[in-house]
Amino acid sequence: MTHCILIGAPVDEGQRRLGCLMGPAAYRVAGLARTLAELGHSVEDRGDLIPAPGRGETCDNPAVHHLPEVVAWTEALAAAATTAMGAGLPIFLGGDHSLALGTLSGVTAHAETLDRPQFVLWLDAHSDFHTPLTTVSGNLHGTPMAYAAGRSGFDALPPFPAPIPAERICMFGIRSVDPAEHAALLRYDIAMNDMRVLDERGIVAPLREFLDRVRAANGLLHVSLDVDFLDPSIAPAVGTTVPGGATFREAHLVCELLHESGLMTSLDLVELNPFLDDRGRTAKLIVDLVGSLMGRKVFDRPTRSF
Ligand code: 4U7
Ligand code: MN
Ligand code: MN
Ligand code: MN
Repeated sequence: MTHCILIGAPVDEGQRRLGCLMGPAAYRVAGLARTLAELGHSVEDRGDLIPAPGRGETCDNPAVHHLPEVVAWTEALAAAATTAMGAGLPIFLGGDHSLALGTLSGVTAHAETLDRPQFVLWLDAHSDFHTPLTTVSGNLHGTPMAYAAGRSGFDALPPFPAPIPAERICMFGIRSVDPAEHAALLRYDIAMNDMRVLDERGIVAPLREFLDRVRAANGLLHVSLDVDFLDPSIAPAVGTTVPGGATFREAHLVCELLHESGLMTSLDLVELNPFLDDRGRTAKLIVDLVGSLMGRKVFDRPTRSF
């Protein structure tokens, strides 16, 4: 039994297509709390965060938009994440992926106080390894992983508490990397399980390798699930679709393995845009995946017999 803490983060400023701010409501309508309760967990819904007003921060890249709002969200989310980590398993209901600037800061600050290493599993079509100075679109939802890895160029944001070393980061499902991200990633030894790798090796071996490392280090594990990790044919409600994503079973298998590992300590659900959804289908799929993450099994074997 886990104490699940739902934290709504209706962030829409990290990209240009309005609608992600409806995400937290869509997850609630799709039955997230009920799903968790049916699996035997206790659920505390802390409602939606409200950030402070922006303070006018700027940066040298004119493409960047809504920087002050994103800074304010980062501060609010980092504080909420650190507090929630002491009380249970925070599940952040996005909101676009810029919210991970805050959630990664907050959980990493908490890990520092425990003197335990923070690990990150990044389930996404994109590497989100831009800095505010390299992004071409100016959309800050493409930057959180670079912030957490300690790249420079984030002067408008609070310094990241303890930059996460590359060996503690695992990317999964990647199939869209911009040239500037690619050049930067070559300097980091991040486990890059792009779709090419997953096609060849499958889900199980690369994920187990990473989870074994988390376990061996007694680490905390933050999982960041971008809806576009999934193939757009099953998850249409996202602004940045990229073909060739994870299938229904691949995604469930990731979640089932994560549950079996018992290692996940915090979770982001990001980039759902309910305005683009087909009768709540994507929201329901994500809730269903959270069910697998939190212990729902196809067949509940008394002992592991496969
Ligand atoms: B998401 C992109 F150009 N790299 O910078 C950019 F391809 O949180 C996409 O993963 C970023 O959805 C996608 O705008 C951010 C683009
Ligand atoms: Mn993303
Ligand atoms: Mn993405
Ligand atoms: Mn996106």
